[in-house]
Amino acid sequence: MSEHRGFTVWFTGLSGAGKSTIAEMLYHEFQARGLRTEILDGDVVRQTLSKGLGFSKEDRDTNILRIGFVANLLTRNGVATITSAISPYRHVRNECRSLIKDFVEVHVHATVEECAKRDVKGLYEKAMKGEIKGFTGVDDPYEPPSAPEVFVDTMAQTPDQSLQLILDTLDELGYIDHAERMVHGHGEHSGLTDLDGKIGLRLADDSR
Ligand code: ADX
Repeated sequence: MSEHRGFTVWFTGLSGAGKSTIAEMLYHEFQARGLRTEILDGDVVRQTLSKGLGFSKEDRDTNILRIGFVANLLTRNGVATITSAISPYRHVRNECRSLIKDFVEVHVHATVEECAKRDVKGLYEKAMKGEIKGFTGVDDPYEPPSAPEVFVDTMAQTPDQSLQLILDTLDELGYIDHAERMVHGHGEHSGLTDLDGKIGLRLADDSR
């Protein structure tokens, strides 16, 4: 049977660290490999599955456990599942790990100072002025994973480089096979094949 084993790539990191960007790239990469894939993005989940929840520890835990619950259903049905919520608390992430088992934790790191400088949504400025209370990294905790399967540093790496690290780890863990990389030469991220000689199929993007 060529049915793929499901797994969850669990992103964690501060708001603005780059979780959603890399998650989206990973999603397209999985699609290009012909995997069934879904993203549970923090911002989307908070408008749907977790609508009405706030940012107290209790509400965050509820949010993360819901994401973990759905991720588990998908994973056990062979889906390459991606989650990208801050998920600031180690014990809840570990609860999801125990439930899902095929769980690949990716810590997307950027310092609070860097995220505040990027301030894509303008929320850090508000948090620093005290207009938003309990903002992760400002006046609410973020507990970094102690042993994530992958650590990416978005201050030092390009998104393509971070993506490549994740793919290498998934390959090492046996969840994907670099040799299966399908030819999609004009994909946005075809440049990633330059970074690692392990991908044998150099794509014909000179056809552009
Ligand atoms: S989590 O803590 O429950 O994992 P989640 O990823 O769903 O958080 O939502 C985080 C997003 O909500 C942030 O990217 C930001 O846009 C928004 N947000 C609003 N208030 C807060 C807050 N107090 N702390 C963190 N993020 C917040």
